[in-house]
Amino acid sequence: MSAPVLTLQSSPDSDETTWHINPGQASGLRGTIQVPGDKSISHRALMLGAIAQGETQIRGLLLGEDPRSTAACFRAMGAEISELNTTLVTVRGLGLGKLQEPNQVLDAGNSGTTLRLMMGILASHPDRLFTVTGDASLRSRPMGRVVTPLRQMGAQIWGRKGDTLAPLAIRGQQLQPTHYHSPIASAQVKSAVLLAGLLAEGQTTVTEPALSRDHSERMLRAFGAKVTVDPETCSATVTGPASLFGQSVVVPGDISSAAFWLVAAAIVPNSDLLIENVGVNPTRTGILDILLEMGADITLENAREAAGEPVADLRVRSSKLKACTIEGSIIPRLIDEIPVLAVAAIAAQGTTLIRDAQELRVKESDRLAAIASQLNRMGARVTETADGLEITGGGALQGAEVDSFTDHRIAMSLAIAALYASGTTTIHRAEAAAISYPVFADTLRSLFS
Ligand code: SPQ
Repeated sequence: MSAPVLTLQSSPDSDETTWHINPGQASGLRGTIQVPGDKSISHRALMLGAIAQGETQIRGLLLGEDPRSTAACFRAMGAEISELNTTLVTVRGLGLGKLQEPNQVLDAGNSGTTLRLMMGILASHPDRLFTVTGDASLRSRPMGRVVTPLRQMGAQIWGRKGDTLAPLAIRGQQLQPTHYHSPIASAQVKSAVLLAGLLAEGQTTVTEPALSRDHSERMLRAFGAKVTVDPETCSATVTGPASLFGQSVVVPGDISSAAFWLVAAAIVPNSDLLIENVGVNPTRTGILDILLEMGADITLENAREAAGEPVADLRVRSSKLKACTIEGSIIPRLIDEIPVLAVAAIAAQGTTLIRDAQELRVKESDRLAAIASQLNRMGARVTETADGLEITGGGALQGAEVDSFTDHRIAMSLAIAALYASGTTTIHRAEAAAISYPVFADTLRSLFS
């Protein structure tokens, strides 16, 4: 029997896990897989369920650490959320404006989505005080981007570093509607303002420089809110006061998780992989557009709609890739896939340029610095720029000792680079993958067994 491609090593004195990956003589990635539920949609289903009247049923929820943080926060404010599983989660909502003041700090863990969207909801609860925080990574991520528009609506918020860093305290208010022109394309900023606008009397609009993911707009509408969008001006409007009613939500597979296998199967010779039931919302499919432009062999099969979100099966076969330039309005449509796209660029002929991606510096890690430094340890030629990366492709990679920087997307992107490298790659702090993809290592092993 050939040696396993991936072995795990857990540290006896910490929560750390190390992955050792050696593709050895393994042939390509072949078979049919499914990826866990979409993280963005899972958060929103739990949150809207908690603030809607009646029962929400969620099928296909992501069982990652981030949705667990969301569930814990809303349970602490009185929402009844059943035990989390992928089959059926029920949420008994309290109704808009009815969350209880918690007698504990609300801890969003590693999850920017939990913290920022929740702030929008909490700001509209008059006479209640909420304290919110997160782990070391989240406490260093910018919250001023949400504080500014919420204050414009009348919210009272205090925090560290001029009220821009968690822990933050929020005293809820009767909010006023606003038209907020966001300087950044961010679904979290947009969603926080729209959620705050649910109880403000009149129209609350967010305009952004480029269109970010629209899961909140879709789901708010499905729950009964009046939401309009103008794609021309990248604007979304909610009319308050709204009423939300519990719904049945079917969470599709996460395209951000599928992205790892799309890149792996594209660059590892002799691959032919079918990834079933992947969400293909057009605000998320920049990864498909770019991989196709690079020459990847990807086809969409069985396209359909599930609970207001487009879904398809994705077939990917290995092919020769060529370099490309990734910049401008496509960036928000693939923002979380840039680390793994950097791995695809290593296998591509020519120099790939990634620009306008400075937002990556304020994610769970500085993702530009993290991916460039770790891929270079494996022999890649990646240069960091202020807002992106320059990647000279066509070279080989050698296994090396690398680190996730406790960032789930860096851990898994390095695992895909390891499949393309010769020798063994050791990835430290790989447990971070559980934030969005707890069964990533199992799927990797299953593809080579
Ligand atoms: O939730 P969090 O920690 O911010 O997660 C990330 C990720 O890689 O999983 C970003 F680090 O995804 C964000 C994404 O980058 C999830 C998200 C959403 O669900 O609304 C929107 C994007 O962030 P932003 O800042 O562009 O709005």
